[in-house]
Amino acid sequence: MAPVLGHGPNGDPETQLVESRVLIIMTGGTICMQHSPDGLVPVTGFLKEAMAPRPSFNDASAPVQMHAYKNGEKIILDSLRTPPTAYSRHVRYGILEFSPLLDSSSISSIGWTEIALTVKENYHLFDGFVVLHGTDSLAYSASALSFMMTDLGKPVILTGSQASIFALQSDAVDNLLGSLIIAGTFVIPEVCLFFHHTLFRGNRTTKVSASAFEAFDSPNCAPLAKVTSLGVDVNWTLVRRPTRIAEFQVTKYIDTAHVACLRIFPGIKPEMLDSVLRVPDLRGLILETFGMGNAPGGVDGSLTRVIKDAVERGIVIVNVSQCTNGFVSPLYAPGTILGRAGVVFGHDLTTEAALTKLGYLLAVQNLSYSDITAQMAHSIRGEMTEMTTPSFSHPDGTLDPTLVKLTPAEATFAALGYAVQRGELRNVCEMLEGKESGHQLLKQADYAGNTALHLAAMSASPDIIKELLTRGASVHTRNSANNTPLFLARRTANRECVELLENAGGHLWVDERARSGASTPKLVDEPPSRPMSPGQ
Ligand code: ASN
Repeated sequence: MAPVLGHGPNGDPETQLVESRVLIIMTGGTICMQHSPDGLVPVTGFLKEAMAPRPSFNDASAPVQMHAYKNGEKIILDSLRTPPTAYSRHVRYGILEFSPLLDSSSISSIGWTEIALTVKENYHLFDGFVVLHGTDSLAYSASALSFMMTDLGKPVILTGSQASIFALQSDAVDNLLGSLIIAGTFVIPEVCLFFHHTLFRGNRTTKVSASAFEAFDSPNCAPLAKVTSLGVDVNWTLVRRPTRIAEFQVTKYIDTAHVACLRIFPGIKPEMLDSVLRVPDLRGLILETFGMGNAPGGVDGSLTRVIKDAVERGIVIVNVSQCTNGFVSPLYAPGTILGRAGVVFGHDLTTEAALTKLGYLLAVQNLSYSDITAQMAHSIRGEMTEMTTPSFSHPDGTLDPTLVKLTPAEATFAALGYAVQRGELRNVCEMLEGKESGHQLLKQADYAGNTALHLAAMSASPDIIKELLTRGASVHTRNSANNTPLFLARRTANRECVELLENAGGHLWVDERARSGASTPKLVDEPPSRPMSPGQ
């Protein structure tokens, strides 16, 4: 597409900068609250009242309306755009406000479903999503959404603030602006939580302060990105990508209504645990244990017996640590005894992730008790640390960097490009083998912005496309001419390649459709496209 030509505040034509599109989903929370006789309450009209008057959210360009979907209905949203970011683009955004707006202490599986479905029905219209949400249950919501969203290919960033955006001193502007810029710039296809200049994997987070601006931590997983004065520093080796050839899906209504959470304490009575485990229709319990996963066995093993009985009745019991750092394991005898009684070791899951993961698995159709316990002990969305496997880096390839004046990274990518073009699947696999260098190569691009997936699409190599997709290559990355791999694959008329890319969630943007003469699908209001550079 032609990049959007905007007008500056004085009506002067601006340099042509591309726009990315982000949908803000406002659920409530302190960020939009104002004082009332009942204390702080959320108020509507966030775009007009809080964002429009602030130059960092509004470059004063001519107003533009955009389409979105709400509960299956097509609606029109007012939009604003940021001034140019450090990544030479504007972020255009509109807001969908939930009704009623919530203090996040009242969110539940219904609210999570509403958020997830809103992302789903607007998925093809935006580059990324920012969910504004109260901080009290933010870590629970980020965890829940991460499980509910399968094969997510675009960023979903949850944020909020400790003080209202209307307060003189607040963290709201930094948190929201940082989230908008990241969601509009980087293909980080995860449910994330952004707070205090830091982007976390959502299902690793926990709220650690009721008042400090540094309110969240991710004790067992390094941040996915940090915002500094130099820009956004993304830790790409940590970023997870979909590795299945499948469309983005949402699981609705996870079952947290039949899951309980209990913190073990010295002197806890077996009867107390037993009565929780006998709550009618209870299906799961998150047991917060001491240290590395220990609980008192009770006099004559009575507490262990209560647990064993509950497991025999089909209740899934998951062991997580009360400690913020570290993990549970059968190192000590009490932990081993719990394991023998049928308790699942949740390794380094947070309570928030354990509870919502179990709720999710209980909502998935046709999972047996052993399917659920098996999945609780393994990472499905990066929520727990997996045993690390050794990785190695591939040598720099066959090209002599001094001869062709390429950097080592460019030389390696060039070698990959040739292997792709020649359809050399084995060579491609070998080059992508090292975990770190493999990820790097998947998002690297040539001088024309083509990633390995673009090259494979042009070379009509379905085997290589499949390999790249299952290693996490993004179908949404566009080259310098704004073309997706799908657009290029359609040009080669290779049906298998087109189908693979479509099955992996690839879609044409409006201008690509016009150029390719493709028929218009159901969702017709995609924005004009713009490059989403793979290195970002
Ligand atoms: N009570 C508020 C909420 O969670 C707290 C906040 O957003 N800072 O909605």
